[in-house]
Amino acid sequence: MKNKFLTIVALTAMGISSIHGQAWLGSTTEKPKEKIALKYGPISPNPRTDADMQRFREYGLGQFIHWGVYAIPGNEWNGVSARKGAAASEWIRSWSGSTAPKDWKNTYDNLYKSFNPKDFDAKRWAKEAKGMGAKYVIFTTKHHDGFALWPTRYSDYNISKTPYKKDIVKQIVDAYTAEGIDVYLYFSILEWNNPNYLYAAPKNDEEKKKYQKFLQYTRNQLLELLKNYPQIKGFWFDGTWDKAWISSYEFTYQLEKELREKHPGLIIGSRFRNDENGKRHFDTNGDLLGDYEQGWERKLPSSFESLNGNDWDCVMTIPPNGWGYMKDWSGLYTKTSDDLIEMLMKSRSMNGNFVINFGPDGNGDFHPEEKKIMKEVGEWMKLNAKAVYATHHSDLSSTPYGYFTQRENTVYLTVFNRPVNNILRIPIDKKAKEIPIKASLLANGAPSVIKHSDIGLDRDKNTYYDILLPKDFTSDKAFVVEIQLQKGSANTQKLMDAKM
Ligand code: FHN
Repeated sequence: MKNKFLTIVALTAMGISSIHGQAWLGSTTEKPKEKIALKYGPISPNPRTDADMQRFREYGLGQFIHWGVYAIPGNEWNGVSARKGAAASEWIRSWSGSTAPKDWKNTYDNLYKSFNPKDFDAKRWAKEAKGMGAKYVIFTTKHHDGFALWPTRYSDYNISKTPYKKDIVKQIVDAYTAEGIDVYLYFSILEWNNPNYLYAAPKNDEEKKKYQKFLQYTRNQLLELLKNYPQIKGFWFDGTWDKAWISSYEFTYQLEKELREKHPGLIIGSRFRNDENGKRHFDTNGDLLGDYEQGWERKLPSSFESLNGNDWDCVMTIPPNGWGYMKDWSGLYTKTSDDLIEMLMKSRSMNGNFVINFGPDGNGDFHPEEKKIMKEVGEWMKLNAKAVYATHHSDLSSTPYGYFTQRENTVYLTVFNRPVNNILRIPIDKKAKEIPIKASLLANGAPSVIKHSDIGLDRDKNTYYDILLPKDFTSDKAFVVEIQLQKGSANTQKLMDAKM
């Protein structure tokens, strides 16, 4: 390990900064024994203790919306599915192989001329998101195809050049903000059809000049978004994995500084930029780049401890993959509201936010399955939001029944696996300074009996308290038991010691 870091110091000292990619520099969260001096490491303190960041931590549930011209084909064209030819529905521009329509890229690049979402109603979307219980929305201003859903001055490939003409980003920001839902703008650095975009690091003066134009264009658009939509709370960056962007770490460092100065409190995730050694999400010292870890996409952390106390959010598709509109969901396992609520509460139990993705169609309507999910999650949240919003990880030992969240001395146990004996046996460390004294069902306030259960497991580090679920209580959804903790010491009477 020492040699590896000495090599970095040597190469950096020699100004050889074209070290790229994760593999070369080890895993993302390895912490070297001594911190390496970095010029382009984290900018904001970690953890941030300001009100904006605390508000981020308390969201719990978010809505992701991927919308753009890729919604027009909806992952198919003239009845032919793109499933076998494009990696994801919002990547349909890259459709290739035997199923791809002739001259497809040209067809795709002209779709904007027919973009006219007659059913789009940002206020309705915002109300539906509110009904689902979302506290923030991440909205695609521009995906990898470069089509801007706001009338940007820096590219003609934007909403004002479509039959629809109007500023969609403004309508979303205004409508969601009016509903009390914070807005984060998704922004793709990657732009497939921008003539100045480079994948590989610029090799010569001509490429450097060209890429500088692209970097300035990116900066211009980001400053334009901050100026046009000052209500936003943050950016959700994407498409930052190509070597040209990774090699521009001086520029991206300065750009992040500038965005933060222009918009105090702005929240930026770990996917925006890398340090001078090409380390992304976590710098060479294993410290988080950005305000929250942004790598949990269609994936959840294995444990709370593995997060090292960093803030994070997980973004999740309802179909297996595919963030943009897909007309046909047949033959796919699409996540149920039970699946998504389980992921939500698993995320919350580990101090994360959980964001469900929706991909509206070319008319501005959600897929019927998406509407069903919004409704079912919303119904569950109406009964159980207290276990989700402004809660945090509980130090209680985990149980097989579900997930703990906590707020002050109230613990919420969201039960997914109801025990056959209707006894929720809660392990409490014998050294604990607080013990459970009261329990009730969150949904209806019905009290549950809670009692210390001396079951003879007195030789391990925990003692146990039993919460007796009312036998007549039935639920076809996950349910929450609210548990009050109170200062006190656990009952730790010992039986005759075992002799072995
Ligand atoms: O390539 C994108 C993909 O299209 C989608 O936007 C997801 C969700 O953020 N991000 C990238 C894939 O990881």
